[in-house]
Amino acid sequence: MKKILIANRGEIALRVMRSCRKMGIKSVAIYSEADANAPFVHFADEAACVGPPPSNESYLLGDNIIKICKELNVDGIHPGYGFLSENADFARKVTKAGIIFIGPSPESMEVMGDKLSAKQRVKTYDIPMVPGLDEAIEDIEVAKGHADEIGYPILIKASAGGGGKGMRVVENREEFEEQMNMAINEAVKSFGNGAVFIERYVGSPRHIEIQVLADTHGNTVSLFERECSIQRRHQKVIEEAPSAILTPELRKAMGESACRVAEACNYVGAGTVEFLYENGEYFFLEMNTRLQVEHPVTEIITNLDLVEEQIKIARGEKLSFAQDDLKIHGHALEVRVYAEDPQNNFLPDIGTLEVYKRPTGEGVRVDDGFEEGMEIPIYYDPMIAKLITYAPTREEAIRKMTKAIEDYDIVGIETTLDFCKFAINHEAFVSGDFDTHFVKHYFSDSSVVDTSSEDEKKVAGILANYFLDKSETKADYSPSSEVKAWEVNRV
Ligand code: MV4
Repeated sequence: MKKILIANRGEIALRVMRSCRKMGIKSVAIYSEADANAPFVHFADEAACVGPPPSNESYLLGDNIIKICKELNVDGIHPGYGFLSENADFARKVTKAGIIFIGPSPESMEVMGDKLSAKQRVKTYDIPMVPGLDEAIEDIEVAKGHADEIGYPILIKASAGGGGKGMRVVENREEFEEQMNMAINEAVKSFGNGAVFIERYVGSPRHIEIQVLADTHGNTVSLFERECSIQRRHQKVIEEAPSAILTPELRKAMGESACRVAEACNYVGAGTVEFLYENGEYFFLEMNTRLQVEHPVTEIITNLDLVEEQIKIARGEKLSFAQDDLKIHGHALEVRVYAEDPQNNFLPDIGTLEVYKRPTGEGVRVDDGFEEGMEIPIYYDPMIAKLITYAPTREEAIRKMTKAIEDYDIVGIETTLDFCKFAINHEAFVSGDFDTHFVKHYFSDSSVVDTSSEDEKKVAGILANYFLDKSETKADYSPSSEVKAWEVNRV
């Protein structure tokens, strides 16, 4: 491969291009009219405008992107995350056009893109699964019978689900039908697919995911875990590697399970297997068939460049290391810095980055796609940057993150930096004793305020209001169409 087109924008486009340059490969940017002046366009060796600002008129137009590839003699496409990265039809068309899709096969994407087909595929591979069904509900009385066997509370999930949509907790038999109908309606509305199924509700889980790499020669390795439990309304806030809770034994078992999941779907490339963890047990949730936003924390603890590995795999090379060659080096944390206003219900905050100064120094990495003076476009996900810190120990990485957040100088728009600083220094996070309810648990309760610092009081108060207005469990919360447009690209 001599020339790769990056079918994406912003920080991930820039990050992929850096690896291309390091490997002596030319990079091609595609950009919408809103991104004509973005750093990733300037960094690319060549660039082509793909359309007007809205994603569905630009970054989502697969046929136009393939046409640009042909015009510019592109050999490979890197899809980044979001947009077309998990679109099997696009991957198929790319391959048919004689271009290398840097990612798994369309068949792997399809089988893992649907929760029920994923469960059916992996069930014979000795992977721990949440007790539940791997078939869609057809008959409500039959489903209620299964729910009685599983035991309440149960969770109804949409097979096509994502971002918590089409997911309902059912506390008892009496509310089964109502919750099921709500889940189906939400699934039809969001995904055009009303297939729902039931599982035991795991009440206080941690979200732990395993990064895997698989080459085309039958080698699959685990690059260990990322802890992603700290999230707000299904949007990750803090990610770290390794997880503070895993023992070496569990890490090994989860890594082996993740590799079997990858093998079950003939996976090739970089992928992530998501698990729920509770009380020393873990359960397969789903597999993401793309490079994830939070991949940098894995890169830091493994000393690998995951984009470079993806490209080498796509070139047909063998992995240059075996599982036993891989070790965890130190500790890495990532916080996502969003252009969102915590004082205004975390709604995206539009404006110009009048001042934009990144923190620097040993153990600090910033992956971003903006420069001082730029506007944050309203058409896409409002993530400004991923702020990553690393150190030999978790405690030092937390200290570095606190300092890095303080050193970040952003003027002109509101950001989530203060919120991240509060979360990362919260006693529950520092001690490692938390679950996926961290934000809801510690930030909706205004009693926290009394024992907190001034900064903490401010954020806790803001968050208390936030959760009064749009709690995670509020079924019919419907953001403005503007917000919805952004959320489409959230990954
Ligand atoms: C669960 C669960 C509890 N029990 N499944 C949320 C998104 C989706 N892909 C799976 N999710 C969950 N599945 C069972 N059987 C709780 C969640 C969940 C969650 C998972 C990971 C990270 C954050 C979460 C927030 C709420 C619910």
